[in-house]
Amino acid sequence: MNIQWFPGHMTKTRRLIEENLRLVDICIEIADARLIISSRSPLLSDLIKNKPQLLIINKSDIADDAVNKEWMQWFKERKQNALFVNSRDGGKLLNKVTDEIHKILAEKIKAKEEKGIVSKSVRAMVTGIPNVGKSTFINNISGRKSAKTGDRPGVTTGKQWITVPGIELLDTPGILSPKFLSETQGEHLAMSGAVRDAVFDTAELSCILLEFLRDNYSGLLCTRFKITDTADLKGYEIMEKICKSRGFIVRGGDFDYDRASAIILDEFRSAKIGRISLERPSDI
Ligand SMILES: Nc1nc2c(ncn2[C@@H]2O[C@H](COP(=O)(O)OP(=O)(O)OP(=O)(O)O)[C@@H](O)[C@H]2O)c(=O)[nH]1
Ligand SMILES: [Mg+2]
Repeated sequence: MNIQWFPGHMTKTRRLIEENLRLVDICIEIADARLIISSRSPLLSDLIKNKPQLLIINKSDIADDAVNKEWMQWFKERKQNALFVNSRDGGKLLNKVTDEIHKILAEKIKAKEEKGIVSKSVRAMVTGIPNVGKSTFINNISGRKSAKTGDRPGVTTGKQWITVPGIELLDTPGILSPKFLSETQGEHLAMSGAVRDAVFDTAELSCILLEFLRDNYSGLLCTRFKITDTADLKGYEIMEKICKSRGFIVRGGDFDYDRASAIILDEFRSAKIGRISLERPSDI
């Protein structure tokens, strides 16, 4: 599947991140719990590599809980800090996040204080792929709807500082790598909603997703779409079953593949099918 997804404005975002790096003490990288491998952009890792970092694994509420636990163990074994969160949860993340930041920056803050420099707040840049929840995370921390959010990629288009007592957060537009590491990773990014639907074939992508669900979450797939016996079916055959079950038939009796594709992707993204993870540690 050929996905052309590095729009011109990402060059602008890349510059924005580079230019603002010197203003911040720490980078908060937001990744998606359902695709922890693919949602960590190599371009971004490269840009922020010399800064202290906090990794936030967002949308953990809609990822498979068993897979979340596998990942937590994976990070623990590598002594890497990763905070699993649900940014849409009413309970505020502010304390958790400031505690982590102070742990990471403890030595730097101490060294500054010894020189007599006491700063009132820490500055953090929030980065990640499009639609991963950067702005939602910032709103959760600040307790206000300061940053614009939306269920599509490219909602944030410029930088915005949001100040909370003790922490200044810089919201940035989403960024992807110009090249993706594998076709599967590209597909996972597209499934998650990090890439505009207009740049790939939604029917093809939905069929790939259906085959993944057939192999890994057949119970959830069958229950959601009220279908049975998917084990030996190809993606498009499962889609036809869904068309029948949901009544997606166009005039003349043909299946409405376009409508089914859009709905399958939408119901995956909004977790209506259930809590699903596309990637687990054994995929590395
Ligand atoms: N279930 C769930 N949904 C989330 C979470 N965080 C964000 N969302 C949803 O994900 C979508 C994208 O959120 P945004 O905060 O706009 O994402 P963004 O990273 O700022 O996106 P861009 O600015 O377009 O790059 C919205 O529909 C949010 O409600 C989360 O932790 N769990
Ligand atoms: Mg945003």
